[in-house]
Amino acid sequence: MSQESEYGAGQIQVLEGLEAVRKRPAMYIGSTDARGLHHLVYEVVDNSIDEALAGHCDDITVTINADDSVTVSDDGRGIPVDTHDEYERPALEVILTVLHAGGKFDNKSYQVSGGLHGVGVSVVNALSERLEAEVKRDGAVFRHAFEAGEPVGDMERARDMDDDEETGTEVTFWPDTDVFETRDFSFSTLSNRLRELAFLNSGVRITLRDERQETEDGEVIEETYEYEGGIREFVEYLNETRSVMHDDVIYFEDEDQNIQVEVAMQATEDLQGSIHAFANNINTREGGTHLTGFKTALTRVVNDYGNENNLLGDIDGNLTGEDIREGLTAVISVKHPDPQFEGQTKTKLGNSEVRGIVEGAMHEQLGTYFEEHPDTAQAIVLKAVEAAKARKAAQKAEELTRRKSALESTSLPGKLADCQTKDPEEAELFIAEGDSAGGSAKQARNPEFQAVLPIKGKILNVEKHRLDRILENDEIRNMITAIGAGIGDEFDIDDVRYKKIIMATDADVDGAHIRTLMLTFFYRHMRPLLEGGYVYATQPPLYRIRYRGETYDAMTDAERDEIVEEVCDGNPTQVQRFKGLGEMNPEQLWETTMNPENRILKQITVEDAAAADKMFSVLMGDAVEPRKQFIKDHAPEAEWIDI
Ligand code: 0RA
Repeated sequence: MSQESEYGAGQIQVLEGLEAVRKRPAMYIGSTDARGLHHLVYEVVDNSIDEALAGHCDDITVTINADDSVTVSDDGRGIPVDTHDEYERPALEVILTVLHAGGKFDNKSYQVSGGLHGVGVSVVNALSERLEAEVKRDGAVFRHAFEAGEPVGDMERARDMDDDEETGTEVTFWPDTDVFETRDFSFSTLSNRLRELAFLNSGVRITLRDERQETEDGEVIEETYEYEGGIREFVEYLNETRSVMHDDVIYFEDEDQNIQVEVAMQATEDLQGSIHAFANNINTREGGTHLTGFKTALTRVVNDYGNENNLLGDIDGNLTGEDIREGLTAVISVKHPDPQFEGQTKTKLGNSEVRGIVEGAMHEQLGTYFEEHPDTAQAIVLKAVEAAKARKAAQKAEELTRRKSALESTSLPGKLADCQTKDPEEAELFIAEGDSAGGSAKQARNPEFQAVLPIKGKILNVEKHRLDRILENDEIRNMITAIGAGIGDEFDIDDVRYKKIIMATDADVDGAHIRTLMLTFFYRHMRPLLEGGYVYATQPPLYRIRYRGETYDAMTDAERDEIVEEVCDGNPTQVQRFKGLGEMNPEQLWETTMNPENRILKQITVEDAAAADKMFSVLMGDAVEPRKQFIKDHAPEAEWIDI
């Protein structure tokens, strides 16, 4: 490469761009923790999905390699390799080194990727210690490698292709350990997202391989997702363990102003609704205009049908949207040429024209569906009538429970040992399992900022009861009043009294069960708490080892062995096993579990709402077989508790 091209104006612009990305990675991919790490994969896959949506690719493979790199390959047209006019470099190099260059190479009517962080594959390149691209097109195989985003030499034409060889792109990247806190890709995280992408883009086949470890029979772990039925199959998947009220999934699609709309829905006997809205394949968790249009039309069509057929006699007035959505599973997917993402996490669709398009399509097509399927329509209306009756009973109970302002501290539960600070930013609430752990925690805590609420072992399984019953439960009411922010639709995250809500449960199966019960409650009735990252679990050590006046805590058997081996030189030592929090004396509890200096807390987040939803309905619902299977599949890695 000549000096001239190496330091040309284009090249300097490239280096400045890469430097900006490496300096502030979070601005481009959200964070540098595990979430950001997985984002790198999605960024590359999005490009392949675009290629698929343009009709040029139907096979995408994601491989987690043994050395923790990831390879994404597709059978699309291949990233162009011809010389780019402005940069006078191969297009492949430009796409991989210039911010936001990707989209400018094609006159695709629009790209579907590029929603949430949608920053382009050059950002992945900048944040990888190495990236290798291989492109098959124009009769040859081309290769180019990069380090920290900068080209290593020039693009090379590696060999000519056989005539029958397919075109495609293969990108392998090694995330930069100077940038990321971890390079530990999670199979289940990737599989949830790739499965979701396969549902949202029917016909695309996505394979996920994990070459880091083999199964017992010496095989590589591999899953393939391909759904001809698209979001119809997504709804069936979500309802796998629910009792459905009608066999067919109701499905519509429409296209208007170049905006594609798809809706799939099916009513179930569940108490929880499960509605997931996507825009350009992004899970719009904060909702937006597509969801509003859906809800408005649904409420209107169901009430119209109920009124016309005299089905609403038992309630006075109309059904609310919430009544109607009880137990409804739905997926709404729109693809928009220019999506506007708003909201705190940029997951709220803002385009105002979408509302009317979704509402109009739903109104017309659901109306017709109801006329043609009166049994289904009637079942949906009668279920909503039941929900309306329960809602009215719950309203009465709820008014007694809700804590209106932080001043009414007299209404705090008697069992709560509150902290002195009233600043939620500093305040922590330990929800401790059992009276003995609760008692120890009350003695152990730092009362300035740590509150303790003991709860009786197994709290109510909220997955199986409506709000009126849930609110009759003392443990649940205590949690609601202590947290102080209401419940359900009335929940207001700004009113929480503690920004750390810490589940203090034992490190055994019972503890895991109680944690899951609490999480189910938070997930169903205080979801913003989880979304805001306010929920934590303690991770108390299993062993305490004393040697020559020092104490060492071990979280696992392996850690205990390591300490005995390395610190104590294999000498006989005093090893204490903690069976439960209740068995620690207050001093030990403080040292191991409560003292912010030493303790290990695990933050619980809802990465993937659809996966969490399914997990809770499987774990906490009625069907026994799927639950056993689910626990069998997930318990070994203890991943199921991680939502
Ligand atoms: C720009 C233009 C064209 C294809 C692509 C980008 C492309 C990018 C990626 C990234 C991963 N896989 C990909 N496949 C294709 C089209 C160029 C043409 O007209 O052939």
